[in-house]
Amino acid sequence: MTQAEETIFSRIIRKEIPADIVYQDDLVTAFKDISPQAPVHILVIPNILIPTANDMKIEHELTLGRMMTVAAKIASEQGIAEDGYRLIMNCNKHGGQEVYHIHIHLVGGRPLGPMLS
Ligand code: DGP
Repeated sequence: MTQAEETIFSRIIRKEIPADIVYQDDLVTAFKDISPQAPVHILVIPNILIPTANDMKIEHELTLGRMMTVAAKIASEQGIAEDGYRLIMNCNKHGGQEVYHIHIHLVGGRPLGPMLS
């Protein structure tokens, strides 16, 4: 069995490299995307390394649920809840995943158009 390799996101969680962290608790961390695709673009990630959506297990359900509720809380705090926003998780090559530490993209602040491209 191969050990999953840490990504830059683990270093952001540990605050070893700078990031604009908007929320952190015992299970999840949220920070602004370095390359925002909309006025609000925040990544919500688990503090433990789960490389892809394929690696999500029953024992992760508390953490995965926290990711969703934190995303909704941040959307509200950012003032985009009423107009709406999109929560996205990319998986592997066809999904366009670049960083192999799962993350929810919270994207909003403008009309987002059709979902798939
Ligand atoms: P994805 O393609 O779903 O794996 O998205 C990865 C996102 O992570 C992408 O939108 C850019 C963002 N990102 C990559 N490296 C960094 C970083 O070092 N800091 C921050 N804040 N965001 C990063």
